[in-house]
Amino acid sequence: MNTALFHKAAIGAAAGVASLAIVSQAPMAKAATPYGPSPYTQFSDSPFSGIDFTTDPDGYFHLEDFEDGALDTPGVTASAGFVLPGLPGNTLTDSVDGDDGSVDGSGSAGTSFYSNNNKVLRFTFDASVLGKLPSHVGIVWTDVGFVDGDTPPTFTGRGDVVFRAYNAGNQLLKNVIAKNLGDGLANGGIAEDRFFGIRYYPGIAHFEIEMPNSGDWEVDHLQYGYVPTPALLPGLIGLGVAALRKKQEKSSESA
Ligand SMILES: [Ca+2]
Ligand SMILES: [Ca+2]
Ligand SMILES: [Ca+2]
Ligand SMILES: [Ca+2]
Repeated sequence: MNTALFHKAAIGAAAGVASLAIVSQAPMAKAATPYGPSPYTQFSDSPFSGIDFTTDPDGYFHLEDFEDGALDTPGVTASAGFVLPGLPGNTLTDSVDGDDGSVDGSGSAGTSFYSNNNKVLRFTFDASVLGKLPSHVGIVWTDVGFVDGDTPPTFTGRGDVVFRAYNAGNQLLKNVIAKNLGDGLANGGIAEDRFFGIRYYPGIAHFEIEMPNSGDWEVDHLQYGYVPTPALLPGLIGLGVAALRKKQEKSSESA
């Protein structure tokens, strides 16, 4: 048995009080739009679920829910971690709720991706496989067990979560921080689960999700896609032209 699996599996159920996440966002790149942290029980909760990624020949969208036991959607690699199967083998897996076929308040029967004693997981995109770097990326944080300073089997089950995305020039685009995320439990509870993401049309080369105080946490629903910047609506262009004409008329009047 893997040490990390044992670490997670050694956690007993403990009482906990749900805590609210306090959010701060530090804007870095003006053209980048952050999403979350927002509650998430199934893909329809994703801010990307209503977007048509097929409007452009280069468009694509991939959702990795880990239910097939592998991180194998195209053009992405993880710096560390491994897929954590759920019930019946591991009672402490914390998947997105709907992955077990039922939005019923538990993700224990689904499959997640485990941090494996790493505080930072970095997901890197390969433009040579994807064609274009993704314009939209996101991931769902689902659980934390031990944090620094805990003495097993006692665990805290709460901690800060940081999401950072970078462009192809390795410039930080956005930094989203959720303070004290977690329900104090290490099982499959879903009320704490939060989506983190970003939209940046020029392309996201990699992103990191970090728990500065823990190496014992899980994520799920890695998702990424490409669509080009939406063109201006014809109506808006029309309004712009009309305003310009008016301005020109005015200046010719005063001339
Ligand atoms: Ca469920
Ligand atoms: Ca899953
Ligand atoms: Ca959870
Ligand atoms: Ca939890």
